[in-house]
Amino acid sequence: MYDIIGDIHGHGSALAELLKKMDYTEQNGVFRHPERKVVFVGDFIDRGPEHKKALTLCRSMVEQGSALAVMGNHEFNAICYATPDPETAGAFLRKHSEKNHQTHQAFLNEYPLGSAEYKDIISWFRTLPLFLDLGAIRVVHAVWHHPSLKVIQPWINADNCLLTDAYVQGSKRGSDVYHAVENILKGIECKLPKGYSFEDKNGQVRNKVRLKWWDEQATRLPEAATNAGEADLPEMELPDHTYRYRDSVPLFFGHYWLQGTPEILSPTIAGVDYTSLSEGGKLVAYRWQGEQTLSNDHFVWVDRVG
Ligand SMILES: [Mn+2]
Repeated sequence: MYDIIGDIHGHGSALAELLKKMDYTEQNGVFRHPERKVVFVGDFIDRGPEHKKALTLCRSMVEQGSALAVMGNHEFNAICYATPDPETAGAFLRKHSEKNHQTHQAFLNEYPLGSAEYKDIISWFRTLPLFLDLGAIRVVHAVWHHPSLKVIQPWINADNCLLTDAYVQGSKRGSDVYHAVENILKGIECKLPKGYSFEDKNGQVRNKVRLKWWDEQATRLPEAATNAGEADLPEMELPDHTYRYRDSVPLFFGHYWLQGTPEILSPTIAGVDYTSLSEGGKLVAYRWQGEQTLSNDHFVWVDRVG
């Protein structure tokens, strides 16, 4: 059975606290449970104060068989930040711009760029699969997007890890691989009509909104948007082809900064990434007991301070 844990973002102490709350105990430096395994939904890094603690803990669990994990968009970005662009001398797949550096700063403080430990952890990120199909449940960072999973097939290995070339292609804006990685790791979006834009929480002007693809009741843009805050969005219907997950296999994902008390999003869909409007939020887990119909009673959480 699995305990699916949401985005950690460098909050090592909160993670240890959550594991203890679920009766995992540390044995020879590795957290274990006699009957259960953790599944991490990705986004181990950026923002938080304890990257080394968080990553050492997660990696040891994965390597010793007490946890599984998928890749988040922050790990994908970190790999691209670390990887020279084979087509442009001196450049990297992800630009070393002021903005990108800032987003990555908390991680780089603990894993200095180019150091041995930096290279080592980046090489571990490359071993994270893009998605996990465990038969009775599925886990992905943002969206189990069937069309994108099909596109990405030739770009992953037998363990669902992206091949080296996929990072090159996936960094080329507009390529099929780029869009597939965006959909799977960052979520699906809807383009606003001409003339509409809004500022996101980081002050960036955007002309696309992220969609609550899990909410079949939200068929018009203002209620279907997840990242537009109080922005004045046009009262338009979502396109008919807007992606929905309708498989019977329960799906778990992170990424979306859900609000309030953790609850399932549908009988077969649960998000485990929660925050409050104040910084920090909660570190959430869903304790799956083998059920095909998910239950609100299976969430546990701790405060993610700092
Ligand atoms: Mn994310």
